[in-house]
Amino acid sequence: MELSHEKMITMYRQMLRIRYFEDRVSKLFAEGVLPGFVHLYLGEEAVAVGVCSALNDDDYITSTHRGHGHIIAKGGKLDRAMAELYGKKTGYNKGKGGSMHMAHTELGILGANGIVGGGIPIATGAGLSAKMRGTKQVAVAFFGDGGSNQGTFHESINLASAFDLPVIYVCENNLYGVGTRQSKVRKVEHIADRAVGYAIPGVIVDGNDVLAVYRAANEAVERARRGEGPTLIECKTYRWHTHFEGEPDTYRTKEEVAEWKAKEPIGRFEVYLTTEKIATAQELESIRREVMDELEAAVKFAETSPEPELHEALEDVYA
Ligand SMILES: Cc1ncc(C[n+]2csc(CCOP(=O)(O)OP(=O)(O)O)c2C)c(N)n1
Repeated sequence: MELSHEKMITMYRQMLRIRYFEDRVSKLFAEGVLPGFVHLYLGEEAVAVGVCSALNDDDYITSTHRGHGHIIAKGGKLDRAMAELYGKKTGYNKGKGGSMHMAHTELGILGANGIVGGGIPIATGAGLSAKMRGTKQVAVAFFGDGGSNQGTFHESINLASAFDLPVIYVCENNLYGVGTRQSKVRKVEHIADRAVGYAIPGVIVDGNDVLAVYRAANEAVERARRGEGPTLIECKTYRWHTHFEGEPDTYRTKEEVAEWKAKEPIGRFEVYLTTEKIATAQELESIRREVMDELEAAVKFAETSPEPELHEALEDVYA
């Protein structure tokens, strides 16, 4: 794996963009500014960034109800994503998609999805399409540990394996589906072990280590582009906040949350970047400031953007 310094700095910036965006969204939601539900990606930044750093612009991703991080990591702009959360006309989907349905086909983002496991067959279809067109594009499906118990997971992987489709299945195992601990709804310890049943590689990765995620994703992408078919990658990680913003944290212990926060992905990467002399502490600080400025501009953009007109409500509706 050859990763340039520049690429690692970009990965760091991308993780910070997600972190600051989500922190602010949490505050805005608490203030009652944002409509609808929001499910935050805080703590899982290394997964989206590690995987998307191994992709080309024209590759595809599908996302989950916890999708802001995937969208930003795939090249989404903070201002347009924030405007979408505000329900404004300048958002990625003219304010009609909101947090759980953000899509932008020009960036290969085939949509966040409020249906658990709903993005998995869509990515599989995108992989089939790429194979039929002979483009060498790959498709990534992000989903949770809960999503891996859905029929869509098993049907999709079975077909992708049978047809050698260029799809990478990325499970973000954060231990819980809403408030249900994974061990209550699954006997097999590692989701990656399910790959055996479909004769594809199943890889377990520390989901809080952005470089480890990148390495695993890069290998899966290369395999997919060579026409050798799909890979299942299980990233062990943790969501810092409750399932959705505003939900009481009643199902996990403070100790467990603290233990995972100590494995914080961004701080860990900062230590690596400075000890390996890829960047100085001052350089990282200036990146932090730039991201803060970008975020402030994004919030201002969203606040001052127009609402969609009433007569536009039924435009872009296809079903
Ligand atoms: C088909 C379906 N069943 C149930 C729900 C309700 N629901 C929303 S999120 C969620 C849990 C998802 O857990 P997981 O897939 O592990 O993702 P995470 O929230 O942990 O990122 C459930 C059950 C839904 N949206 N869709």
